[in-house]
Amino acid sequence: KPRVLSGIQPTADSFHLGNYLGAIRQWVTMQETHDAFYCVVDLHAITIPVEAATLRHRSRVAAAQLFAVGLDPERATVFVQSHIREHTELAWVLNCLTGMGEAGRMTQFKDKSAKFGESAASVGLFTYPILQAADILLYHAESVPVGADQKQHLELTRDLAQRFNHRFGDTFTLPQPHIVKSVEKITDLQDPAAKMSKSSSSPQGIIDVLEQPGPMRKKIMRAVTDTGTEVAFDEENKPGISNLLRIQSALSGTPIPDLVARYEGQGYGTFKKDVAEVVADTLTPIRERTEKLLADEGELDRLLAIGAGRARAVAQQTMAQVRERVGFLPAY
Ligand code: AQP
Repeated sequence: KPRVLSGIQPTADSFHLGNYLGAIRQWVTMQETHDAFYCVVDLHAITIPVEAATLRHRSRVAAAQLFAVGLDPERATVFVQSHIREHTELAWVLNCLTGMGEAGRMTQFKDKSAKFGESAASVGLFTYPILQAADILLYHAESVPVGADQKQHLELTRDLAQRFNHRFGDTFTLPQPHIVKSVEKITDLQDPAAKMSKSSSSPQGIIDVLEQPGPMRKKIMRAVTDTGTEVAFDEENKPGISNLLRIQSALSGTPIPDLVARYEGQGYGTFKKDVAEVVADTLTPIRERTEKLLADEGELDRLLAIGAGRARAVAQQTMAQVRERVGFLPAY
């Protein structure tokens, strides 16, 4: 089976609907067709300051959510990034192959660091994409299911793999991003031009997977739309309605043109109510399963230890080869 790898940052108390539709839902389907490796990327999460207790809590919630959406610990290798030391070790080697200018072109760093001023941003935030490249290359992943915001980082990963292979001999597989166009960018409910984001969306703009149905419905009913009345897919003139159509279509499996036909002459209210309904129906069981999993931390940690064991076996093998190719002396 081809190998797939992807990760999610434990940077909030829940994933949001954009993470779910853009990435994690694909993780679940791909565990059937691929040799799947999925990680909670806690090393990435510390690129922005966070309290230790908060990080610990969020990492457990993230792991619980991954199992709650349907990842099966028997089939998929689900693990925590910091449990596998080889991620940071390979990242160092790749850091030394990356040009400053090349790293400086990454738009996510520009966006994220703009919030607190570039000089206040950590070096870790700057080298974030290089650690991400290490995550992927360590496991020889062929496919990486992500949202559109990760395209540029995947390009860098491919460039680094190619550079390493060219300089030291064929070692790494060149990964392909797996992006589902219709859900590649779920937007903020209050700002339909911006992506829904854990760290930059306002509470009214984001739907958490662990959200209670009441507040969630209210947010969808209050989602920014336009002054028109017609439910139509038009990203330019109706970005808010188009985003809701994308969400409803992805969750219900009904093609967008069928939805548009269904709401002809009905106005936004009925449409939004139905969107809220399908979102609640999808998220409620995930929330309930997550709560159950979180109630037994010992069991959750046991599942993560199984994942770490499998991940470590692959990562250690790759790093042994990298050490030898780069020219590090064997340690006896
Ligand atoms: N709005 C989105 N639409 C579709 N996909 C999305 N993803 C994120 N936002 C959307 C995808 O979710 C996966 C995990 O994301 P991440 O944890 O690595 O962080 P991110 O991409 O930086 O997303 P956020 O929500 O904006 O988190 P913070 O605020 O922590 O940076 C990725 O595959 C991503 O593409």
